[in-house]
Amino acid sequence: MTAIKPYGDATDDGLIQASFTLPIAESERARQAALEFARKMDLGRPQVVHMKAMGPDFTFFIVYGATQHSVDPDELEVPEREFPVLSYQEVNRVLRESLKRQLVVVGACTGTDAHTVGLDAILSMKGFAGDHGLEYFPEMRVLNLGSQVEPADIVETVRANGADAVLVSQVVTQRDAHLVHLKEVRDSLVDAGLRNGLILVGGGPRFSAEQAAELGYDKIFGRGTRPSEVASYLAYAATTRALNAG
Ligand code: B12
Repeated sequence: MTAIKPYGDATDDGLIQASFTLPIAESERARQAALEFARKMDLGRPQVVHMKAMGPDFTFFIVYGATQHSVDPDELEVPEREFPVLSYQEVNRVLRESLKRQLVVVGACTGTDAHTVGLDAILSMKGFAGDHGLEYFPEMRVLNLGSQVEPADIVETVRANGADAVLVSQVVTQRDAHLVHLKEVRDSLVDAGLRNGLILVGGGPRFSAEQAAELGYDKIFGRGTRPSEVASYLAYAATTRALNAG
């Protein structure tokens, strides 16, 4: 394949749309500032197609413009998923055969974060996007601690229940608070001597899979994750752990 460019009105015209907020009151000067900003981003023929006041001192913009850049998809290194996505029956079978008991999963939304919908999408019986959540799997016991959970409470629950896996959710962020909160949970588990052998998973819309190593997590899931992916990963990780333990 050769290099490709965004398609707007005609092939290869490079037209894209960018949205951003500037700290300036809505006005003609604000519109000109948005256009100048787009030019500095190398967008050709920029147009402000939407401008809206966000309170008295901020303005939100949507700008169209033509980029000169292109991309060749064949030249990219695309990471492959290290585990297969299994059916509901296969996940249960794999867990039953490798563990011979239920997999104990602790889930929590930590820090100041009160966004529980994402965590519930993965954990709750009703699930998400047509998939059942982890509570639906008979081979798993799920302890959903809810929102704004302190790392010390996660540690205590892991210890008291002999948990196999911890699932940490972070949705809201400012100044990378989502990264800080995930690291706090990892550090607390390390300090308590519980990290070894534990499957530590983080998730939320601001994360990407590549961040797992820097955060000290086994796996990170991002926006749009389906419960079946998480269930399959847990089955894969639990089997690998059981094999390593001999
Ligand atoms: C619903 C909502 C709320 C509800 C939350 C209710 C609840 N019980 O969860 C309420 C009204 C309480 C709320 C409050 C606030 N919110 Co709010 N909220 C949202 C909203 C509209 C939807 C979030 C959602 O439910 N998504 C649906 C779920 C299914 O998607 P998800 O969270 O991404 O989860 C998926 C994946 O990320 C992943 N995942 C998530 N967690 C985990 C964990 C694991 C282990 C795994 C494997 C996967 C995983 O799997 C899920 C399924 O695919 C978003 C905007 C948006 N459209 O996303 C704003 C948004 C997240 N909120 C935002 C803000 C700013 C706030 C407030 C600070 C507002 C305020 N000034 O008070 C407060 C903060 C409160 C607090 N202390 O946390 C901002 C965050 C911006 C930022 N910088 O991070 C957003 C993006 C809106 C915006 N554009 O400004 N909010």
